[in-house]
Order: sequence, then C-alpha cells, then structure tokens
Amino acid sequence: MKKHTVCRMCSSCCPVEVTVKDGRLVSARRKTGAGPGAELICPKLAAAAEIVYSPERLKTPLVRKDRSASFAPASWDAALNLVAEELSRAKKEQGAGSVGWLRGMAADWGAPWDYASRLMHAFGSPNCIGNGSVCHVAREMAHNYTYGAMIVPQAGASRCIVVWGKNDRNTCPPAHEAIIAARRKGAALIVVDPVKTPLAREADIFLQLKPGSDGPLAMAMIREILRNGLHDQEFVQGFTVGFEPLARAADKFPAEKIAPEIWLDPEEVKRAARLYATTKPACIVEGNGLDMQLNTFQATRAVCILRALTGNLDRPGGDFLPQPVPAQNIRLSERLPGDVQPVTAAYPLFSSFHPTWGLHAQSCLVDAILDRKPYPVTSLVVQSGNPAVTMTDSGRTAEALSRLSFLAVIDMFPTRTASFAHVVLPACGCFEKTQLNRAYLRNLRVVLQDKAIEPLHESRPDWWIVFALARRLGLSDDFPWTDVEQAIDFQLAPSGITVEKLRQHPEGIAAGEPAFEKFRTRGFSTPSGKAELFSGRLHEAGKDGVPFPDGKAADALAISRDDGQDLLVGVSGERSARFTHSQFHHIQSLRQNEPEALADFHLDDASRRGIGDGDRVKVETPRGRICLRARISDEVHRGSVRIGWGWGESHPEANLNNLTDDGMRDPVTCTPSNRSFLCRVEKAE
Ligand SMILES: Nc1nc2c(c(=O)[nH]1)N[C@H]1C(S)=C(S)[C@@H](COP(=O)(O)OP(=O)(O)OC[C@H]3O[C@@H](n4cnc5c(=O)[nH]c(N)nc54)[C@H](O)[C@@H]3O)O[C@H]1N2
Ligand SMILES: Nc1nc2c(c(=O)[nH]1)N[C@H]1C(S)=C(S)[C@@H](COP(=O)(O)OP(=O)(O)OC[C@H]3O[C@@H](n4cnc5c(=O)[nH]c(N)nc54)[C@H](O)[C@@H]3O)O[C@H]1N2
Ligand code: SF4
Ligand SMILES: [Mo]
Repeated sequence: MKKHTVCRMCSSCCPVEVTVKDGRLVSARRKTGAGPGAELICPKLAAAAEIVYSPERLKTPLVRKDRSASFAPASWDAALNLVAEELSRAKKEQGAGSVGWLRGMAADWGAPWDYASRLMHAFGSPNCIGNGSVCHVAREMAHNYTYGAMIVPQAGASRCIVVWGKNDRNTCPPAHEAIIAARRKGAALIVVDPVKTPLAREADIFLQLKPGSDGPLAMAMIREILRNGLHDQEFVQGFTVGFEPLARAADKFPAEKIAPEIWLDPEEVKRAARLYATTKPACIVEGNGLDMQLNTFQATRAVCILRALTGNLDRPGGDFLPQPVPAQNIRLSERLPGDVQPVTAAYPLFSSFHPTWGLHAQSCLVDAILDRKPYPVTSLVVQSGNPAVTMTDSGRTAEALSRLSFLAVIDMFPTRTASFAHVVLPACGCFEKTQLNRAYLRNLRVVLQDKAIEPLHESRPDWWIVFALARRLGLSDDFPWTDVEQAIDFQLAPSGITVEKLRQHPEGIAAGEPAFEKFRTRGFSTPSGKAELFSGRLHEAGKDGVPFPDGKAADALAISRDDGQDLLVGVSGERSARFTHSQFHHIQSLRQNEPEALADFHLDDASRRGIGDGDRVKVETPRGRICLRARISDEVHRGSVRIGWGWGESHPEANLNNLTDDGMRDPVTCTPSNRSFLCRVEKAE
C-alpha cells in the first residue's frame, strides 16, 4: 500500500510516498519534479525503515526520582502525572515563569510548537523557547524588518542565482534540483561560501570569503552597485526608504580595502556585484552560513538590501514574498498577564517580530537556569531537541541541565540530553503521526503530514503528549480536541482547508494563486509600507537603522581574545546528507560510509603543524577541546579548518559545541557564533 505524507527527518519537509506492507514501513520515496537522472537521492530517507525500526528507539516512558538513580519503565499515566505534579509544584512554589519549555528546530517543525506554546501560556509561563537564534529565525527577522517577510527565492525561473551560505545539495534536495534546472537553462551562478562546495566548483563566480565576513562583503557589493548606478531606480524611488543613509554607510566599504581583509580579490567582488545587478531576474538563495554569526542580523539585512536595490523583490525568477495560508493563531499569548516578562526580555524586538514564531533567544534560557537572570528557571521540558549537543558551549549547557530541579525530555531516542532527565517520554517519528507542518503554512500550498504506520512500541505523537499533559494540568478547556484532526481543522478554519480535503489531495491544496509585485497595490508589511533600507524601528530601539553605519562590521569571530598564537578560523560544517544534526549517527547503513567526524585542512596549514591526512588532531578554544581525524582538502581556504557537525551524540569527544562560546551575542537576535571561531589545532599523540 502507498501512503502520502511529509518527511520530517530534516527541516526540508519533503512530500514523500511511503510503501507500507502488513502495517510496516518498507520504503519511502521523495516526490520530485526533477526529471529522470536529475533527482537527488536522500540517504536518510533511503534509511527510513532502519531509523523507524531501530532497536535503540525509546519504548516506554522512563522515570527516576533523582539523577543518581537509574531509569525505570513507567506507564504513560504514571509518567504524565509525575510531570504534571512537578510542573504544578514549581508553579506554586516559584511562579509559573520558573517552568520553561525548550523546543528543537530540527525535528518536528510542526504544529506541536504551537501546542506547546498554547500549553505554557495557558499554564501561565511565557517561557516556551525555540532555537531560532541559531537557525533561520534570526535571519527571518532581518527579512521582516527590511520588506515584511522572509522571501522564497524563485531559483528555478531565475537568470542569475546567488547561493549565499547554503549547501542545498546536502540540506535541501528540492532546492538544489531547482538550482540545477535553472543552470541547465543557462542561469548564471555566484556562490558565496568559505568552503569550495561541489556547487562552488561549477559557479561562474566563487567568493571564498573569510568565515563570518558576509556583512562587509554585502556592503562592498552594495557600494559597487550604487557607484555604477546599477540599482533599479524606479523601484528604489517608488518603493524604498532610506537610500541616503544606506549609501553613506556603503561608501565606507570600498572593495579595494574590504576584499583583501576578507580573503577576496576586489575585482571578483565587483564582478559579482555587477553580474548580480545586471542580470534579470536574479535571486539570492541564502542559508545557515549567515546564521550563527555574531552579526547575523545586520549581515542578513545587508543581503536583503541587495535584493531591494536591484528590484528583484516579488518578481518572477526573483525573491517572492510569501502568501501565508490563513490560519488561526492558537498560541494564547494574550492569556499572559501584561506585566509578565519572558526570560528573553533583553531581546524584545526579536521576541516580538512575528505573530506566531514566538521566543527564540535560546541562550537566555541557560542564563536563567545558571545565573538566575532575569529570574530563575528551575523546571524544564525539552521537546524534539538535543541541546546537550546542539546548543552553544556544551559545557555550560550541561551544567544548566544538571542544575534543574526537574527535567522532562520528549524524544524518540535516549539522547545525551535525556541522560540529564527525571522523566523521558517516548515520541513517535514523523511517519507515525498526522500533524500540520508549519513549513506549509508559510506560503500558499498545504500538504498534510499524515500517519503512514501506527506508533511503535509505547511511543506517542507529540500532539497526544501535549494534549494529555494539558488535561492533567487542568487545562482541558483549552485543549478540547480528542484527536489531532479536530485540532488541525480548528487551526486551518480561516482557510477553509480541512484534514479530510487534504487527504483527498495528497499533492496539497493551494490557499490562493501566486501573485507577483504585490507591493504595487499593498505596499510592504513594514511601518513605512516601503522596503526599508533604513529602518526607523531599529533606530528608535537604539540599534543601527542601516547595517554597519560606521564602516565596521562587529568582529564576527568568537573567542578572538586568545594569545595571538598560530590560530585557525574554525568553520562549523559539514552538514552531511546522511545525518540531521545529532541524529542518525547510530544507523548502520548511514554510518558505514561516514563513520567518524573529520576536520578538513588546507595542505599548507596541515604541513606546518606536521599533520597528515588521517592523523588524529586536537582542536581547542578557551571553552574546550575536541579530538577528531584530519583530512587534507582543497575545499577549505588556507587559515581555516572545517569541523564536522553533529557528532557529539555518538562521539562526545568530537562535539563541536565543546568549542563554541556563549559569551558574545548578536545584539538584536542573541545569536552566539556557533559557526565561526578562532581555534588552536595540533596533532594528537
Ligand atoms: N556549532 C553548531 N551548532 C549548531 C548548528 C551548527 O551547525 N553548528 N546548527 C544549529 C541549528 S541550524 C539547529 S536547527 C540546531 C538543531 O538542534 P536540535 O533541534 O537540538 O537538533 P537535533 O540533533 O536534530 O535534535 C532533534 C531531536 O529530536 C528528536 N526527534 C526526532 N523526531 C522527533 C519527533 O517527531 N518528536 C520528538 N519529540 N522528538 C523527535 C531526535 O531524536 C533528536 O534527539 O542546532 C544548532 N546548533
Ligand atoms: N542532511 C541534513 N539536512 C539538513 C540539516 C542537517 O542537519 N542535515 N539541518 C536542517 C536545518 S535545521 C537547517 S537550518 C538547514 C541548514 O542548511 P544550510 O543553510 O545549507 O546550512 P549548512 O549546510 O550548515 O551551511 C551552508 C553553507 O554555509 C557555509 N558557511 C559556513 N560559514 C559561512 C560563512 O561565514 N559565510 C557564508 N557565506 N557561508 C558560510 C558552509 O560552508 C555551507 O556550505 O539544513 C536543514 N537540512
Ligand atoms: S531531505 Fe531527506 S530527510 Fe530531509 S525531509 Fe527531505 S526526504 Fe526527509
Ligand atoms: Mo536549523
């Protein structure tokens, strides 16, 4: 039997067809528009059955009185009662705000977020927090503040594609297929990446910049465009504000001066700016290379401004402004008393820029647990995340997790984070549940993630766990739904789309027709109604209204206060197509071709340190040390080392976040630099 659903094993949320035999998942196939031979194979999806039926899956709820005891299996009733009791006790003794809920981004990019927020808000705590400060939400805010919403690049129909800090070949196959299709039709390609990715090898222009210097590069490109009058004059005059202050700031970034500082050739920077500005339509496909930097917000603003200056916004083959599916905001934030502040209160703009994204200044949660700032959080639920591995500065995170008086973890597997828990609740995976996928509320077409097989063992869908906990916390009135279909229908009511209709249309239902150049009739969703090169909102809040007005992009490299010895710039990567962050490293078919974490060196840097291909190396920062295997690679630039990401679950000695520092943060989005940092490297004994 074939079943249609959405894969959630990474955030690409691909529509898939699952083959089920006698109630068992046999295989799964990604639905793709790429023609024969052009289709990318996703190794994780190929291993779907192995992942679903992994013997390591959590089978029952587990409980223990304190961390010195071992876990004992428990019934769902007993485990949920215990969680409800502990959360209620914390609320009674220390106030509802002492209870936090931390959601991973990687798994379960779904409505369960909204359910968790709803639960916490009804319970009285504002502290339901996601990890968007290190993922795209920080970038999303920059788009929002520039032209009202995060764009969807129309790569497939573009004549010039700029791939800026994104590696879709490994991280989002449908997006990569669109780029390749456009290339076949002759589109120009510019890649901006400190690493020579396979796509970079094919690019017309490859800007192999110094890690973390995207802000200065974008400003230098803006300057080149303006000086040559290559901006779209009609668009800039009619639909933007703040041209003058932007031009003044950009003038401080001449390519001749900036390029050598960021490892680039000035002529190549100028050539890239001119190619992008003169080829229409053009789009910028940007990614996580811009995230996790100390100036993520303003660097992304500068990239957004390139789109606005060249008039590529909301044009076919350019950068489309999404048309969200009309849906109910079910988060109940209005329930919180007006004077209740979340622990993320130091980042008010980031915490409020979007009606449904909620809170994402993740590091503030650790501050609240360890430093009791702005007030203590003592009890926590972690859902679909593995912060012990994925959060900045693992040492500090581990200390915070161990300091909690109560921790419940909802996951499919017994993770390092779960090892700190008092209660572990077994969640089922994406093929075992029906849910509304947030990614599909973003723009026009809703595709249902629909249960293909029954939950394994005693595992339960996240929605079920949240609803059951709500009942035990006395919040049944806010969770009246007896199944997820009712809850989805309630949330989608404004669109007229229902689960029943979605099941009849596995290809998805469009909530409207795509419309381009909407700004001509509706303006942009910014305070001025224009694309804001200068943002009055930022200026009034004491932030820079244009990016880098004094000609300096804040030092992007974390932990630079070292002793000036022979340091390399560490680059967090590579996101292998086989794994999702800390997940799947235990799956035999996936790890057999990629058994361990690697550090990629330029030959010169390796030779100088006496490091040969295959040697074990130590990488160290003031935060900590990791040990992994060296590979000599022509993909990395001299002076940098690329360190494999996500290995901390299976190989704790190679946990990249042992190196990262949470002391410096982006002033707007609280983003620490998990991405680029100075480190010392030596051959291990
Ligand atoms: N240094 C460095 N740090 C980074 C990054 C980096 O590249 N470098 N990447 C950052 C980014 S972009 C992100 S998004 C974060 C990711 O951070 P996390 O979200 O913590 O990442 P994962 O390791 O994917 O953890 C997801 C967990 O959810 C579980 N899970 C899977 N499916 C389900 C489900 O349906 N329900 C439930 N309840 N659990 C489920 C998995 O078993 C896994 O333990 O890490 C960030 N941190
Ligand atoms: N297989 C797989 N797929 C995934 C995930 C996964 O873990 N595994 N995670 C999912 C998630 S949550 C996310 S957020 C996305 C992220 O997916 P992407 O946005 O593609 O992110 P990355 O692959 O981490 O990095 C993209 C590129 O940025 C480059 N880069 C590194 N530093 C810099 C820099 O300073 N500047 C610039 N310009 N580029 C830089 C890297 O070398 C890399 O080529 O992937 C999603 N898909
Ligand atoms: S890229 Fe692979 S793992 Fe990620 S959603 Fe698509 S099919 Fe699933
Ligand atoms: Mo992410």
